[in-house]
Amino acid sequence: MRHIERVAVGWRTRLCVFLDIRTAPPSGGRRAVIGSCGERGATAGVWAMNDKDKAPEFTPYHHPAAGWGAARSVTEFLVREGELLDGPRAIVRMNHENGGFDCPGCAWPDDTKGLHLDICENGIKHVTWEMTRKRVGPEFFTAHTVRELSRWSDADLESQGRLTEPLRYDADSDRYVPISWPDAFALVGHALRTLDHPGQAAFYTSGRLGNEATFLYQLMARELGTNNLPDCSNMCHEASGRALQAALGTGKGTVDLKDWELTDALFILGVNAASNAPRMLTSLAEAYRRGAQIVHINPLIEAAATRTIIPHDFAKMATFRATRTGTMNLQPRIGGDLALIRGMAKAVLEQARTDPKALDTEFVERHTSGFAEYRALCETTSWEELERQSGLGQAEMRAAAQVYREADRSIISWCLGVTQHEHGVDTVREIVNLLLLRGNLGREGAGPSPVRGHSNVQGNRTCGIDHRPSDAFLDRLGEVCGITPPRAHGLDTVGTIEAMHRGEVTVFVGMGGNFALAAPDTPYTAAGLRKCELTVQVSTKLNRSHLVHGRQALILPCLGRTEKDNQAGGVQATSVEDSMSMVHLSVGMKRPASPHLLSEPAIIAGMARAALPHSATPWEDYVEDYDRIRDTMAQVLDGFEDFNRRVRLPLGFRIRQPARELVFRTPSGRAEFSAARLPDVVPAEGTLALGTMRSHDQWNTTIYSDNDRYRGIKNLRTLIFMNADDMRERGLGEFDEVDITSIAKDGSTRCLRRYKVVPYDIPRGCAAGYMPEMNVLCAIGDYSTQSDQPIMKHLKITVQASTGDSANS
Ligand SMILES: Nc1nc2c(c(=O)[nH]1)N[C@H]1C(S)=C(S)[C@@H](COP(=O)(O)OP(=O)(O)OC[C@H]3O[C@@H](n4cnc5c(=O)[nH]c(N)nc54)[C@H](O)[C@@H]3O)O[C@H]1N2
Ligand SMILES: Nc1nc2c(c(=O)[nH]1)N[C@H]1C(S)=C(S)[C@@H](COP(=O)(O)OP(=O)(O)OC[C@H]3O[C@@H](n4cnc5c(=O)[nH]c(N)nc54)[C@H](O)[C@@H]3O)O[C@H]1N2
Ligand SMILES: [Mo]
Repeated sequence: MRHIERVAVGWRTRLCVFLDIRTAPPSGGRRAVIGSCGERGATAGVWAMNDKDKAPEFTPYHHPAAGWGAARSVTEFLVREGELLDGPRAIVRMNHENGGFDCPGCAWPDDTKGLHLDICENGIKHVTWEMTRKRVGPEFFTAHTVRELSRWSDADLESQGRLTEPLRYDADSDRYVPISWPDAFALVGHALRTLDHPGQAAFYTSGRLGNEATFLYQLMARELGTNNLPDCSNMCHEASGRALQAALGTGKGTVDLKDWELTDALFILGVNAASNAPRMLTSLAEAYRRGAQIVHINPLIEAAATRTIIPHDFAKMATFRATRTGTMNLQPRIGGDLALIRGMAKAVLEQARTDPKALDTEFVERHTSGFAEYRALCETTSWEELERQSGLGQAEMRAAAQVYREADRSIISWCLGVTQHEHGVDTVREIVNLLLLRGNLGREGAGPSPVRGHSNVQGNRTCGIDHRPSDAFLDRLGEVCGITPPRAHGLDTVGTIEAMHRGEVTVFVGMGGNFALAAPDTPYTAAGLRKCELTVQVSTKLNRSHLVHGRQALILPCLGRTEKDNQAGGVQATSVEDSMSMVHLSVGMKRPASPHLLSEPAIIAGMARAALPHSATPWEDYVEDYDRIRDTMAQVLDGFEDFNRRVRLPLGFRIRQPARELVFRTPSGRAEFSAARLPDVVPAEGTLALGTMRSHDQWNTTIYSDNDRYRGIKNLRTLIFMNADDMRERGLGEFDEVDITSIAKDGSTRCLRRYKVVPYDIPRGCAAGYMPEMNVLCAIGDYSTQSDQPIMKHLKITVQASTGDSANS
């Protein structure tokens, strides 16, 4: 079996190369577009890019997701990055059950059936991006001042290649200059040792960091004495974690891929799977083939809601035959999901009056609490109100409810379209309410299934990155590691930025990621970073966060996940946890991009030793052999018993999920229904609700090109998708230039000028555009009071024809 697949890989790779002969490599010539912020008038803002020589195009996409379009896109990318030879070789080692490295892309789980080519277009791009042959060495930094680089587009910064050695900002020359690793650690150590109190430091994590490094990182912060551990999850699935914790006593989903294979109905809310979790397409196609119902709930009909040709289905690839990936599409208004789910629950409860089987009464009575109140709430909420708030008709809500009722087993899955809202927590809890009604929990093929983002963002939380740690976790950490962890809650992402402005956080360490661009209110975040005494970025590539820095600044380059991590104890592996709680090892195989790179555990240990010279923690021993870190983790973390052995099993191991076994660590010991008030999400007259999202060709703040294939867009990122009637009302035509003004909770306004408007199949009153450029529009105070998460999917905006002001060009 394996042999045949390998042959197929070879065939496919060759075909890709062949295809590329006819596709010219993308041309350069990009233009930075600097967004301005109306109120503050700051010129610091976004640095989007458009190919200046190419006219924007919009042609609705009618092809299946993945398939040959993906193959062609991959080939173009491999050529651009100069990785035609090594790229494909590495790709066959990705997500491999026997060794190999975990795809550094999304957190979708690996195939459990030993599929040897469990990869996707965007995973390939992401790996190739890391493995590029391009380098950005000291000569580059000698040639360019930071002021000059600040005018470059983000794509141009990242495309310089991999960082090769540690660098320190030199204010006199306004340049980054080389620094030795010992001196870099000494600088960090000195800054941390001389703080008035440890809470003046904040330690950010982007969800790429492996479990072992994660554990050391949080240990360092807590041994120093702070829980200031902001992470990308604060902008991502914080709402899911809080809601699931409150409802089920576990902050994670309860299902795994096997459940996806057994379920009768899938409800997919607020995720653009074809771009952001493309391996989900395989599961959707398989579900469709065996007759499962697949309901997509999204203001936009995304590519995963229609058809796909999955890349490892060679017969289908050869014959261009697509499989459907959806059976029903519902397009609620932005923020309308809570009303829609409640409408479904209302219909189920109505049906239960005549059909007792509509409800799982036994489950509800034995395992839940709060049902009567929830039922009363559903009954008293009128269909008119549900229609108004969801933006859907009663018939549509009833149709979805019927699919749910007729399915023996249902899974509800969601991503940012549900979480990045004021009422994200309430909405996730409403999802759980609906599941509980029919006992869709604790049995095969049923349950909640959040789609996590970064490849190890879930593992980061499991291994201690949490600004609100539980006492039980801190007790064990203290006991096992011999430290006295601080008890006061720390700062999250928004809290950290606000504290920088107050002068309360003066040292910022970014363990991966691109904080300056990923966080909301770009100019405000930039000003906060600039107020810091020291900013440290541990990175693989040059990005905006290196240029928006503190009085002192360091860039510390690290090994990527694809690279061999050689320590005194031999080649090391690190572990990661996917969206479905599977923990497995990842082993890099490539020669490091530079001999001067250190692994993330080594960098953390270096900083920790310098900051805590008398620490009893065996930092150096840990780095020699990561098995030692795992041995300690096994004692501290729930579900990590016998970690070193179990993580070496072919597919790793699954962390026990109490809620899956109907053990609920909630105050009542039962699964809790919630009874949230229905929020008013209908945009006020003249305003629109704006959701910011990713294009197909980007990874968060990394932009691969200006195209968004599945949405039919070419050569344009500074765009806003609008309903054609909303455009007509404003006298706007396709590609007309508009100014977008956001109105923050505190009434302040922010503006992006000269964006191009694109008519799109999106409900009236809704609009969409791309992050991170649009982060300028999200005020720092625009975070949810339920999750503290920036409400990046629901900004209140007005749009009018551009005044022609060229502030942002
Ligand atoms: N290739 C690639 N893969 C990625 C990433 C990437 O940037 N590139 N990022 C990774 C990360 S960190 C994350 S968190 C995930 C993000 O994965 P997604 O959640 O897919 O991310 P977004 O692009 O923000 O898209 C959100 C989706 O929500 C929909 N939406 C917006 N508002 C609403 C709403 O009110 N209700 C509903 N039901 N839907 C709504 C949008 O139409 C869009 O389809 O992807 C991960 N995977
Ligand atoms: N408006 C708006 N804003 C958003 C979102 C949105 O939907 N809308 N989504 C939010 C979400 S869900 C997220 S997760 C955040 C993303 O926020 P981040 O995780 O902070 O951002 P990324 O763009 O993923 O980070 C990319 C950088 O990570 C570094 N890097 C890559 N690989 C490695 C590695 O192996 N190790 C280390 N140390 N560094 C590495 C590279 O230098 C690269 O430039 O953005 C958030 N911001
Ligand atoms: Mo994310």
